[in-house]
Amino acid sequence: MTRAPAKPVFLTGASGKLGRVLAKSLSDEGWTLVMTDIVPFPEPLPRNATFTVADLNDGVTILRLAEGCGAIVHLGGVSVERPFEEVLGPNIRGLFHIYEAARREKARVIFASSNHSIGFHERTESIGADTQFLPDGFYGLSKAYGELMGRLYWFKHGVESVNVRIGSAYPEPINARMLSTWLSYGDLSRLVVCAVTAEKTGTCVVWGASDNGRMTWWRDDARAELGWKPTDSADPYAGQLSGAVSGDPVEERYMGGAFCSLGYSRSAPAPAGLFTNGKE
Ligand code: 15L
Repeated sequence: MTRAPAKPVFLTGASGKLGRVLAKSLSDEGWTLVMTDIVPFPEPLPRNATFTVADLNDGVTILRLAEGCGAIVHLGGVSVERPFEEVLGPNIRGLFHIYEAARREKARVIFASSNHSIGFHERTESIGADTQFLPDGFYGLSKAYGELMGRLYWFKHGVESVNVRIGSAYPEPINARMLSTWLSYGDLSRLVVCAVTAEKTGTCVVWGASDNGRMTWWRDDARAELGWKPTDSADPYAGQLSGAVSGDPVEERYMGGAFCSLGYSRSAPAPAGLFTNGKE
């Protein structure tokens, strides 16, 4: 157990899959949680936790709920690819409300960013956390915006943020891609504990993936500064999952997988690299 933060932690998206994992693990750490989601919490409330249904679009309520909190673990909003209009409210306007709350409370934001902010990087690459955003949809674009919001609020207002680019947080890996991208629930929980309790973070990025032997896509992030080292690994699943591929060339080419092929309408494959100078 770590020493509980002096102030309560505001957890958004608490009713979702990862929200419930963190509600339990952070409560087990003895932390006091102020939880919210747009849908009711589907389980008995963990110890030292309150829960209020709220819409991230409702800035007044978000500011009120965050009062007195020292950190905001922001998982709320749309978490898969959706039409732009559905992403806009929770992920764009809602993110502004989260950062305004953080500014007022002098709270640190732990933002559930996603690998889909860089999803159109090719799997043959090895990219550092400061590489260019290449979102693979409106959802990934909203995550890039969220990370940039963190930079804006750090430089302009001194608000700290830890942007966790989550790979695939599942109970266990279920396909070949996840041999690279899998993040165990245990590693996620320990990462959030480190992100909240680290003395200083500035605004930083961490790849949210376990210690996977095939995690060669992602390097150079802030994990050492936060004191986080993943301890789980997808490697034991390699034998059973290395053949679990989709057969879709777009999906298998890019890090974002199926999110890249969703709604894809190019007639010819994109050339490698970002700046093609009109040559295809
Ligand atoms: C995500 O960002 C999604 O929230 C999740 O549902 C997974 O699809 C994950 O990425 C992934 O890329 O595996």
